[in-house]
Amino acid sequence: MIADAPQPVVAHAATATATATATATATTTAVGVGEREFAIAVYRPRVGVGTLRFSVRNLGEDDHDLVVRRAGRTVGTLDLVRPGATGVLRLTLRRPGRYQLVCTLADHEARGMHAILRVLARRRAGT
Ligand SMILES: [Cu+2]
Repeated sequence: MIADAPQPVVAHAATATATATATATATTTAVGVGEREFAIAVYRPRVGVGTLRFSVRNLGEDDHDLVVRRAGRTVGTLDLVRPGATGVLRLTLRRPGRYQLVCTLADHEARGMHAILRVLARRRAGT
């Protein structure tokens, strides 16, 4: 019985961690993005899994949009952002990995409007 004693303690610790993780997920990480002809800059290219708030500033002279993809699948879309304007996209990304940010207007992606966002497994609280 004594040998089993640590087990419930470990289980309890895991529960506590899960609770802390859930709290961390509730926080939102700001990700600044700048778009122009023809490039996308991600000012925070590495983030932890959780809720992200993309603040997408159109620094160019043409309209742009922003689509977030993972392994070729669209996981988030921000409609047209006018020149000089800022669009906001909230997205909860639970799977770590490489996400692609692209502009899908005309041939903008082919001309260079694509960037990579790395989502890491670790959670970030308060960033
Ligand atoms: Cu564009």
